[in-house]
Amino acid sequence: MKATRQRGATTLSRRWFLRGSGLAAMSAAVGASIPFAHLLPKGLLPIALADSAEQLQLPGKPGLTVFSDRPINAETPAHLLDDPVTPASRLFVRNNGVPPVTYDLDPLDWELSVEGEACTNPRAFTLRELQERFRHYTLQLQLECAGNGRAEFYPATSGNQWGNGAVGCPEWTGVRLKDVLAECGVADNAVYVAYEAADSHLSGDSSKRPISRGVPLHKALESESMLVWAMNGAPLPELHGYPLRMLCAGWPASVSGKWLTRILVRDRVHDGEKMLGQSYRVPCKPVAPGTTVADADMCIIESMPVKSLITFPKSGVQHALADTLQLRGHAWAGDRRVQSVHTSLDFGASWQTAKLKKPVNRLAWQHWTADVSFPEAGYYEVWARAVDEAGASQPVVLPGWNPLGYLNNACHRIAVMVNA
Ligand SMILES: Nc1nc2c(c(=O)[nH]1)N[C@H]1C(S)=C(S)[C@@H](COP(=O)(O)O)O[C@H]1N2
Ligand SMILES: [Mo]
Repeated sequence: MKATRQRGATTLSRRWFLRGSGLAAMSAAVGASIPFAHLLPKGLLPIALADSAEQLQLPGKPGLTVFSDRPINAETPAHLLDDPVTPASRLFVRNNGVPPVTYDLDPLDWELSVEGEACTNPRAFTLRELQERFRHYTLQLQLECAGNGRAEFYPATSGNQWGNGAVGCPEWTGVRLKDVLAECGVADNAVYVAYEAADSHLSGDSSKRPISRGVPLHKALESESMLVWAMNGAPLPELHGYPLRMLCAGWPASVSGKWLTRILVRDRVHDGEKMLGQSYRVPCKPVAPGTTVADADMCIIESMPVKSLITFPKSGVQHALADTLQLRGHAWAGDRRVQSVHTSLDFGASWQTAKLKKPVNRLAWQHWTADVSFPEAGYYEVWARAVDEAGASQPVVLPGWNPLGYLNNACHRIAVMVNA
């Protein structure tokens, strides 16, 4: 079921949303008692709320645009991504299945096992043991769904029609994946490190997994690849993987497994759910829009491409001609650094170089600002374009079309009405 609308949601607690409890709140929102409420599957929104006239709001995520509630998918409008470090309330949500019920457990008892054909010393850790045994690190790391920007592709491709808000850069705390792997033994024939998680398949079939992806060994062994239990100094929110998730920033966020239960050290490219076929793959060679591409000609997406956002002002702003407009935003480039950001007021005919900060740490997004003034009153578009350290630029219009609409890193544009 696709639920896009809900009334009165702001009065509901976010715990209710995930737990299917909080009966009083739910009944109040529906306007009647719900005799079978105890049988309502967790995470499912009553259709009476879903079908009402207002935009669905995710409790705890005011202002996010919600695409669906089963699974939960919601993106953040660009102007709400203005914070240097993305707060939990403004981080997009991308679920492929139904999150596990975790509220009644002691998070420190959560178990992670590390195993796989190419693991020489398989073992399990509780979260408590992970925290006691390994050194802690805190890093700002950006997460972007590979399908961010999909809505702009033509012909349209299937999947969530993300605008440009399936991205964020919170601060995460945890341990390095490589420290844990060192203790568990990585065999010489290891090539891939994958995750399995505790969420369940939408069909309810417990033999199926919603998603199980991973990264080549070299990416897993980077210092920024982590197992995290905290976001912005607080326990991971339920929607973002509480109590433990993997994080390999700069790659499709689908490699950053939430509700992490198992790490697999594989002797082959991982073949879990959403690794094969067309998922998270693009044609190895460019194709004409609309082309059907055989699975064998599709390559796994690795580092995400260079991209930027204008987070201030909000598109549609009214601005006085006499004033300078101070633009702000962020830029990021997968595994690479952003080298420069440029803005244009004349549909790309000329560009002005913005002020760009260094990342706080590798794989954090970078902040940029630019002061612009307008020659006369009227309608303008401000465009922003980032270039990475290898010289790759965002395309002004669209990058290459691909069957599932991944990797749209086209320039972000906002409308500005300049008044005399
Ligand atoms: N266990 C699990 N991990 C997951 C997913 C999921 O559905 N289940 N979705 C992935 C995808 S496709 C994305 S884009 C990110 C989204 O992370 P977020 O919801 O914390 O923003 O989580 C990834 N990790
Ligand atoms: Mo994603």
